[in-house]
Parts: sequence; C-alpha cells; structure tokens
Amino acid sequence: MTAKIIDGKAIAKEIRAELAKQVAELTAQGRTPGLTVVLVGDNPASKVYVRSKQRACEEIGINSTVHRLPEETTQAELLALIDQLNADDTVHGILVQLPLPGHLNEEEVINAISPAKDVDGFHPINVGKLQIGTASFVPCTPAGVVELVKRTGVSIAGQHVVVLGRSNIVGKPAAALFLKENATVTICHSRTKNAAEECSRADILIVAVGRPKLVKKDWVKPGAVVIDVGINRVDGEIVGDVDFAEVQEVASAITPVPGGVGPMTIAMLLKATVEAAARG
Ligand code: LUD
Repeated sequence: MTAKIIDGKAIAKEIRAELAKQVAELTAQGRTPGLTVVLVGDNPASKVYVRSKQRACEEIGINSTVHRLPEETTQAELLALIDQLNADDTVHGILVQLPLPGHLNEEEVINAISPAKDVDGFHPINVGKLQIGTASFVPCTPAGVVELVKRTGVSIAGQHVVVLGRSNIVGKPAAALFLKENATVTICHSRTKNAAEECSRADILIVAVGRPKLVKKDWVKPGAVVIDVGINRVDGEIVGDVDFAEVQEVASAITPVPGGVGPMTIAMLLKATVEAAARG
C-alpha cells in the first residue's frame, strides 16, 4: 500500500478562502479583524514563520501589524508593549513568537497577554479551559492537526490516537483536543519505555518531538494515519520527525514536511483572529 499524501497546503488554502468571506462581513460592520505579532531577535525560522503569518493576514483582509524588536529588548520593554496592545481595541489577537531570546522570561510574557486576545491559546486560563473542554482559543498547531485529520475524512471518535511528544505547544494540547473528539489517547515521550511499540498500536499517530526521521516503518500499524509535526533543518533540507519514504509504504495517509501541518498552523491562527474579532 502507498499512503495518501495529505495536502496541508491545499487544505489551508481552502480554509483561508472560507475565512476571507467572514473577514469581509466583519469589515462591512466596521470590525476588521486585527492581529499583532511580536518578534524579538533574529531567529531565522521565526522570521520565516512571522513573514508567512503576515502574508496570510494580508491575503484575506486581516489587519496585521508586526513589532520586530531587537535581540537585546528587556523584559520590562516587552511587558510594556503587551500592556499597550492589551488596551488597544483595534487589536483582537496578540501573538508573541516563540522561542524568545534566553534572557527573557517566556512564562511571564505569556501570562501578561490578555486571555481574550491570546490567539495562541498559551495563557494558563486558556490552557485550563482546554482541559475542561470550554476553550475559546486553542494552540494553533494542534488545532491544525485535528482540522487536517477531519478534513481528510478520517473519523476520530473511538480511535486510538498516540501522541509522541509532550510539549506545551503541541503534544499536551493535541492530546486534550483528540480526547475532546472522543479518541482514546496515549501520550509518549523521551522516558516512555517502548515508544515504538506504543506507536505501533495507533490508528492515528501524531509525531511532535523534533528529531529528524525518528519514526520508522515498524513504528506504524498498517493502515494508520500519520501526522508529522516536526520541522528539522538537516544539511539545508527540511525533514520531519517521520521517515516519510519508509512510512509512506505502510500508512493509509500521511502528511508531508513541508506542506503538511505548517500551513495549517497559520490557517488556525487566522481563524482564531477572526473569531476574536467576531466576539468583539
Ligand atoms: N510561537 C508558533 N513558534 C514556533 N511551515 C509556529 C510554524 C508555520 N507563539 C508562537 O507558528 O504558533 C506559534 N506561536 N509556531 N510554527 C511553529 C511554532 C511559535 C511552523 C511552521 C510553519 C508556523 C510553516 O509555515 C511551512 C511548512 O511546513 O510547509 C514551511 C516550512 C519552512 O520553514 O519553510
């Protein structure tokens, strides 16, 4: 069997087209959605992602502002900017691109963002609401993963989902989202006794560990759906956490890297911003 390749780029484009209509309606009501992204320092990958976010906003009519701050920005300066954005009625969504330079306190920065503008869903209030099942903002990458699986026509309820990775940005929220979709969820991580064996029991396998081509053919049950969240730069090339060439032979469907989850992350950010503006 050769797996169906899940085209995240195409699905993200569809979502942007749907959102463009909602943006036009909100704009007609004098409520153009506004997203402000804060980028501190010169991380090359972050620069690429922020540029893509800005372009996607412009494409569908969201007002986008990017604050590009120097590496040596102080914690106090960053917190003052967030206060100012919290108070600005034209700003519906605030996103501080991570990772921050090492001298800045990420947790304190996230806590400073108004939960009502936290389009990333990283504020503890929103993390808690996700666990309860009443979230209004959920982290964009795992939201994109669930949307990708749904739009591929895969039913989730009752399926065994294995999430490999337990980060606050992807693994943990992905597990919560799939649980909300009535999956049976297993989380594996670097201390899991036999990760390969656990993964091979998955109907839907979500991989988010940041280790190039970690997941091999024998980690995957024949017919499983495999979602690769990893983006690793190896010898100038981008590869995922899944050995695509091998796993493609056993999976029923698989996401490519690039062109899989990445574009969905941005589509979900736009969706969150539109929803924030609609809420007023
Ligand atoms: N921080 C994110 N840091 C990193 N790939 C992203 C991402 C687009 N606060 C905050 O945007 O949600 C976030 N909020 N994240 N990420 C990762 C994470 C953050 C990663 C990849 C892409 C956003 C993307 O567009 C493309 C693809 O996979 O096809 C291109 C990949 C490339 O580098 O060319």
